[in-house]
Amino acid sequence: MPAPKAADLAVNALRSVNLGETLRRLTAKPELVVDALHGTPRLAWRTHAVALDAQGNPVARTVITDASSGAQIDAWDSLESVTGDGTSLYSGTVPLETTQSGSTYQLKDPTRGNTYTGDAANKTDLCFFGICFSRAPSTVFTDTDNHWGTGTTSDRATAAVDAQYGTNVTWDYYKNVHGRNGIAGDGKGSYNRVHYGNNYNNAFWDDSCFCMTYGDGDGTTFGPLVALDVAGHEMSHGVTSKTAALTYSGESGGLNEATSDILGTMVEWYAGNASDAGDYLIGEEIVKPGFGQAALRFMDKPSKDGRSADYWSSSVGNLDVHYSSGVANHFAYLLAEGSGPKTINGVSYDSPTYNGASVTGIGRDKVGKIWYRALTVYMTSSTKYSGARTATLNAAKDLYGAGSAEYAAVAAAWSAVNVN
Ligand SMILES: [Ca+2]
Ligand SMILES: [Ca+2]
Ligand SMILES: [Zn+2]
Repeated sequence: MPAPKAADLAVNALRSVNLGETLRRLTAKPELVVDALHGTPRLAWRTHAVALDAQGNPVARTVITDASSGAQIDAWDSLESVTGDGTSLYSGTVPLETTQSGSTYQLKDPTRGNTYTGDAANKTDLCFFGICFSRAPSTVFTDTDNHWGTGTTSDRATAAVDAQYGTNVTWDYYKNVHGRNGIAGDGKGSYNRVHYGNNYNNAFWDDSCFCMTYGDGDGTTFGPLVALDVAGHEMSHGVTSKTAALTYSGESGGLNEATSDILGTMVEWYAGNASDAGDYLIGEEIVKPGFGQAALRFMDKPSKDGRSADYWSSSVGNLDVHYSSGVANHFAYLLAEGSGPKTINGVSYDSPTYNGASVTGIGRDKVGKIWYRALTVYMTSSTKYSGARTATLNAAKDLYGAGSAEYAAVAAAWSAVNVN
């Protein structure tokens, strides 16, 4: 039996175990082997057939066929996810989908585009002006019993649990709430690197590797930067880069940062995790007493950080993008929860308005939908605050109608931060 025939048989086998699924990018590669595992040793084709299902997730089947008769000797799913669990630093014990490889498990999730988490081994990238001469490693974490981490930093896998969990929740939020399949929308996963550098006080998304990197923090200012809202924030930069591609300076840069704060916060709420309850603070899990504030940023009143803008002004685009974002963060908070004092999930807020008007919220789920649609349909690389007002009004019109309470609330919330 020739190789192409073996390939056909394996493709048919893959189709028959994925009945009803539309498979794309089907490939099958036969290799001639001596099969000694099924009776008398004989020449056989071992064919690995792989494809992507309708969700963009890889499916695979390995088929052994007798090289002379073409009879199937054996077949198995060769890419199977197994459910393990991890004890994280910030989010308690969480389920993890992993990949079994022989007698070990890899921290790699076949159900979410094979996103994996690797160890950067405290190394750093060597890059100048966007060109990298060397990169820190991303050696995939492995484990023998599929129970990962201990909840403390003494186990290097603990931060990896948080990072992988952050990917899971972010992936699920975009998929289940917005119908977006993966960060790039192509069903492909990415990877995380944890333990980057030494005492590294940052986490970053990098478009060139389409990957996430987390430092361990110096322990005084920040702990490991692997919290859920940081993960959601950073991966949302990947979503922005594939959609509106907001230029990272001036007002568009502030909108880029705000998009990550707003959608990262939606990710945190979506998780419904009791160990890291939903709030409108950014980075509340990672700050240490040395930072001097309860969070990196405060959406109800951004100026609580001493640097961010609560309201639009003609000079707001001159601020660092992490502070000009305040205007849109404030808008999103007001639109979700409304103005004035309130306590939500045990956190106290008191959101002011520029015009002194009292604003009524429409709930965070609608804010997430309006912002995502504005980002992916209406905003462009040069969108400024006035354009963001128009983009979100258009999104609210599409979703709820021009005469809807939601449309009116979007207009009122922008006016409350002086964007008219
Ligand atoms: Ca929280
Ligand atoms: Ca938060
Ligand atoms: Zn950012």
